[in-house]
Amino acid sequence: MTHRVLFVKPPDRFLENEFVYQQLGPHYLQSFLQLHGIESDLLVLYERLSIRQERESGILSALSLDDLNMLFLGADGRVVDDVFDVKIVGDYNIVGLSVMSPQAPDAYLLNKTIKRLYPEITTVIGGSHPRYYQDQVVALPPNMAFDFVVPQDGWQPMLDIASGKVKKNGQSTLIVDNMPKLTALPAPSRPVALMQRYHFDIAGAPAFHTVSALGCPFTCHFCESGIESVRRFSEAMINHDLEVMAATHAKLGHAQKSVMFFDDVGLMNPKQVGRLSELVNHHGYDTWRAFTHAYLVRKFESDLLEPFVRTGGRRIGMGLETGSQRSLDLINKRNGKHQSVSDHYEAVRIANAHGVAVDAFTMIFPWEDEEDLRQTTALVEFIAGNDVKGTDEQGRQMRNHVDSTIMTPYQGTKFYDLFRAGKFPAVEVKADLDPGNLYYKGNLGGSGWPYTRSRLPRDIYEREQAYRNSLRPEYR
Ligand code: B12
Ligand code: SF4
Repeated sequence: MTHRVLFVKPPDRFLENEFVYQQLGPHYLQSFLQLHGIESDLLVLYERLSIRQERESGILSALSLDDLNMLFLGADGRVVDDVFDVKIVGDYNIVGLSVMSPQAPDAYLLNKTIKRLYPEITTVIGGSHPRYYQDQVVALPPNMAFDFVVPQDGWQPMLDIASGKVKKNGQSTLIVDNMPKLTALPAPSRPVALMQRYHFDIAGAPAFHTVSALGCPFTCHFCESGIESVRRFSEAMINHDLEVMAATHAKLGHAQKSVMFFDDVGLMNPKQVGRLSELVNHHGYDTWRAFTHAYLVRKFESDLLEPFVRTGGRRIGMGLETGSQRSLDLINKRNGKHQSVSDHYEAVRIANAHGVAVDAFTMIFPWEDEEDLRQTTALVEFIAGNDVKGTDEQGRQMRNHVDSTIMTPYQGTKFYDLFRAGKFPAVEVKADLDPGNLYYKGNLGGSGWPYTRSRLPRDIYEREQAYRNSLRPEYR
């Protein structure tokens, strides 16, 4: 016997815009269940505009499910966009929540309500929050505890739960699964009614996003992904996903189409870029974007960028992090190998000369003094001002883009451990971090503030951050 399954995406209250990128986790699971004959529905929760405006104007009341709207997407094609009513979950046997840390407070609230109103429902939590905050999730009080906690891969555990192979037993049950290979999995579901809500442009063309792999071969000390080995999806799966996204662009009447690879192993070497470029080209995308690294751009130059540019590649994302050599030496950008700030400047020059604009991610670290800040601001000013050769799909001059964030030390990162161990005397992290505060890029370009002590006062860092973000172009 199979059970009726609902996947829930909790709201992203802190994001400037909740509909920039689809949250893919539940969509991978939905298509996997479907392959095994199990249909499931989706519920995307988002904060009502009036509440968002109140919060932004400084009215801060406790989080409430009454603040939310819901976009329901039935497997049968039914779509409902309305005020959230928890009764909708009453129709299901299994409710699976896909949760990233800043979404955790809403996810806990919803689970508590479901447990109170519908104790017979089996609730499951998966996603990056239970992955990195597993101990806290497993230890939730009984009235808030999930029946199943799935911290790693969700495919097989969700199938086991949905097919009734495993059953709840009154306590939080941990199911840990790690597939050695991701090559036999279907592409994520792409419901048109959901895709039409998301808006992001790459070089003037509307874009959807996907990931070609999970994990990362690097070990930056501020990042959790650094400890996860790389597993690639099959070429056939990516091919199919590109085909479905291309068809969705067409259904939505987009005159041009773009795709972004959001994984951390986008443009790694000429051979791999060649393969990806062929796939993108095959489906006729006008523009595309992927992530790479400054040292790779320097090392391979045209060999890396030429196949990308030839197939419409117009923007690359790079973690340029800092203009301070002192900070760069601390963050371990290249698995122990030296990287110099001059590589960052040079990589931007090379990309721009090839007609590729750079989306640069930079950070403020809580140990930084005025000189560190000055050096990174100089890097940001350089990036924002450097000429990009060429125009975008709308005939506008291409421009580089910069994000300035304040580092958030997530549990499981090297810096989290070092701060907790007192290795940075000027820095202290809050003892009991509210997961709702664990974001580095939120409303008005601001970051959460997880520190009780930092080298300089918070307002100095935030002023610098606001200035750097003010250099962003109006389009990309
Ligand atoms: C694309 C992306 C985004 C996109 C889209 C979000 C999304 N989730 O798709 C955007 C730009 C919106 C985004 C935003 C943010 N992101 Co992000 N993002 C990613 C990225 C690169 C890929 C996500 C993805 O598609 N993965 C592929 C799918 C298959 O993996 P998955 O979602 O984890 O799902 C698997 C399992 O977790 C599980 N699972 C997922 N849901 C469920 C549900 C159930 C019921 C079950 C059983 C299992 C299950 O099954 C899936 C298959 O195994 C990841 C890094 C990564 N490689 O995962 C970071 C990552 C998830 N992001 C991260 C962060 C920090 C953020 C932000 C906080 C950044 C910020 N703005 O401050 C925000 C948070 C937004 C939010 N929703 O709260 C962290 C998460 C840390 C954490 N503790 O949660 C990650 C891990 C990157 C990192 N190492 O720092 N992100
Ligand atoms: S910051 Fe990027 S490159 Fe560094 S470990 Fe994380 S995902 Fe990998």
